[in-house]
Amino acid sequence: MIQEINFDGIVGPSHNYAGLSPGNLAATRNAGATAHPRAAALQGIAKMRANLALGLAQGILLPHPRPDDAWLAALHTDYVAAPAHLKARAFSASPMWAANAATVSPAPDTADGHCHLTVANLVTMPHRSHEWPVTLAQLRLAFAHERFAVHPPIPAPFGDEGAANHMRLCAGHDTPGIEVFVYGEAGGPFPARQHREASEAVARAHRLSPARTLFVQQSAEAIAAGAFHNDVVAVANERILFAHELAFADRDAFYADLRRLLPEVEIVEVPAGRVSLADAIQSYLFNAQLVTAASGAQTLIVPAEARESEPVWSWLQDHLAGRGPIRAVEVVDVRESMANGGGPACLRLRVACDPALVDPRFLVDHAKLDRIADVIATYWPEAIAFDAIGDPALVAQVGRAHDALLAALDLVGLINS
Ligand code: SUG
Repeated sequence: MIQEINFDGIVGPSHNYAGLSPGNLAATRNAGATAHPRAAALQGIAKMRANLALGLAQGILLPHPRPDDAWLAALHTDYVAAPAHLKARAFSASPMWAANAATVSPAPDTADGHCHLTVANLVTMPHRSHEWPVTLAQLRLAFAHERFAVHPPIPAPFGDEGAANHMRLCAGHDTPGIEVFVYGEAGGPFPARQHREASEAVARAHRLSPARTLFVQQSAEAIAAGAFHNDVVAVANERILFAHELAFADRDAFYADLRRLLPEVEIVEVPAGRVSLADAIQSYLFNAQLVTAASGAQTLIVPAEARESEPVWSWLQDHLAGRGPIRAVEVVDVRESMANGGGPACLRLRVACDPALVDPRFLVDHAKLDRIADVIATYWPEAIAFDAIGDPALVAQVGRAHDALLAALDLVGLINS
């Protein structure tokens, strides 16, 4: 049976704050701070447990080997000789933000009835541009069943950042959906990471019906305010679109198209007069997971920062009191990831499919999460100061931690590029 599975990126042992993403205000603000990889990864495990408690199926994607020696070799250097900026870019734990791993089109939407996945090229940010080979290797393993089609990345220079700029609206996960690709136009103070050409190529690869596919421009104002991905200002689940008033360049045209294609759509828009773009981005209200709990309740999983923002929290309370489409709010603590601009939605890749078709090594229950948490508690560095990034002892510790996790999950040797 087709159902929602969230594959969370496990926070890798090299998690640090190097300020590598211009336009991502949290990451820039925290550049140079000391990170806490062990706490970060355990926060991610707790978030997965909260999803399980809602009755959702849960999966994982693994941290990548860091530093990325293959990438450094392709740049004709190595970790000892590389200049500091390449060291940091080779050491980033950024694959934890699984919403940027791939774009997913579930089987009911595609002409051949396969569930299609295209790995994101992430070409805009150098530290993320070398993620795709190991991500692709994992996707090919997790989704090896013949009912899936896993595609290589769209070629550069067309930037593709995966599911973070893609939404699917549908009557139910197992019925044909409307797929919405959100792209940015260059010209503002920050890069527009998702290019329309890339989105169009992904839609072709996935054999989507053009009549049920929308390409929607992100507002330049949102990008300039720090919405480096659409999932910082909008999220969708089944019939519900939850978005900030200023998320899209032409919201009236977008909403009209959506209502025409999916008459039962419910658009929950937060007016800028209640929550400013700045407050939305600071609190990550929209970088929430909007899920259908086993109880049937549309549930919004928000970061703790949303509860700490007065305008955001009071809007949520009013929505719940008014019996709006979102019926419950769950709060999770993912502060270590948030400090790098990654909220609950960034940490997961959502795949609507039959869990029986997925390689079970990529699915988790509480017992497996216990085992993963043990490895994290034993091997993950407690802290990484910015100036420790090149330290050989730290590099060795990160390598041991990675090896221990793969061994615990029976994946040794299987996910290298
Ligand atoms: O690409 N941060 C990530 C955050 C990604 C969030 N994902 C979604 N919105 N779906 C990024 O900007 C910071 C890394 C550093 O600066 O060290 C970073 O890559």
